[in-house]
Amino acid sequence: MSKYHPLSEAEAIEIARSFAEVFPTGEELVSREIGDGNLNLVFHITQPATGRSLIVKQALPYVKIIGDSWPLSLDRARIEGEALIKQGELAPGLVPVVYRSDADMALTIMEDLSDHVIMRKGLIEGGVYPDFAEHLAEFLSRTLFFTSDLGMNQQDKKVQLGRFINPDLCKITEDFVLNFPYYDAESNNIEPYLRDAAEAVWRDEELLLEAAKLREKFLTHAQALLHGDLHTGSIFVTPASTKVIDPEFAYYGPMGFDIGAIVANLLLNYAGQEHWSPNEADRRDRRAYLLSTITELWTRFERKFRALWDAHGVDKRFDLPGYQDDYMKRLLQDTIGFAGAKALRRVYGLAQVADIATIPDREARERAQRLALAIARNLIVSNRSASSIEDVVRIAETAAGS
Ligand code: SR1
Ligand code: MG
Repeated sequence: MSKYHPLSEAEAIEIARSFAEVFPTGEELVSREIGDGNLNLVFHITQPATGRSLIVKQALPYVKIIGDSWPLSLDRARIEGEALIKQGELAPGLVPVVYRSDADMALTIMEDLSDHVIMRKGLIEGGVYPDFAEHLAEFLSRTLFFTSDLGMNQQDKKVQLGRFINPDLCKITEDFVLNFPYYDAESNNIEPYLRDAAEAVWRDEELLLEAAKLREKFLTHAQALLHGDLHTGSIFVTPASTKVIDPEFAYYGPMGFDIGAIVANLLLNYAGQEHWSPNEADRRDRRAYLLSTITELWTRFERKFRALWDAHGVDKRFDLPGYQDDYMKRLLQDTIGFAGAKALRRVYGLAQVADIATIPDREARERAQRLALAIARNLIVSNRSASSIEDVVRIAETAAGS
């Protein structure tokens, strides 16, 4: 019989106490459940006498923000633990240290990163992260290249793909990102004043066609091991450090989905700037910072990915002149398309983002939502004709009227 049950705070403390490498002395431990995401319990265990701490994360067998009517496999905790270990090998220092993962109890016990801030919160508060683009380009280029048919043994890749079959979590994305926003689905969370904009999406045949093509790619294109949910709530930052967390959606999918996710979330913050930067000059600077972060991220990613390919490519058939250029162009186009899809679902879908949803003034929030929608639409409809990351900058600036 399964020993799984959701932990109490007292049980989380007992588990943490067994980690002598973190808590070598016997002073009191304190637990606080800090899970503010949509799916899991997260216990922050501290030892006030020594200042030592760790995180005990436990998957729940259902979608927390919906309830037990939407069951969810606990196997995602195994997938998260294995993905974190793989990402830690490929991109050292850019993910938290995993102390232990326990598939039976759906636990991942890991390094506490409370000296960092969740990037979404940091961006809302006006934080600047000068090393972020470099760090994330390093993370993405190495994790995507070395888990793909370009950079690893192609038979081993098929075996790995089997370990990361993640149907329940993929279904969340297939539904909440790539299906529900495109019709009047029950779970959409449409503010009445925004209904006309949602209805315009549902009638927009050009948009629906491109969104369907992106959905097909997500369903079928097993290109590399993705993080699978790489929004700014899945990244801890300081000005000098970046740590990617929460890869429970990891699966073999299209690389552009990961890169597009982070681009989308920087653009959602961009869309909220009328509120977060009320002074016009500050807003211009802030938006320029966000767009230059997107440009830097792609430019650095592309440079690193091509260098890895030149040095470690495993498939001679792909050495043909022009092949790499064509591959990178398609990857940029996927990035742009998925960025649009990831942004659109956050405007009136079930799970929204604080960058926009917490804007208290209704009219300012509506302007941010309409701006995010305009950007998202244009990214989606233009993805297959895009040729440069500058296309994203132009779309954002044009929509914002700057
Ligand atoms: C039910 S939607 C929950 C969302 O939260 C996660 O972070 C993913 O983005 C997912 O789509
Ligand atoms: Mg998450």
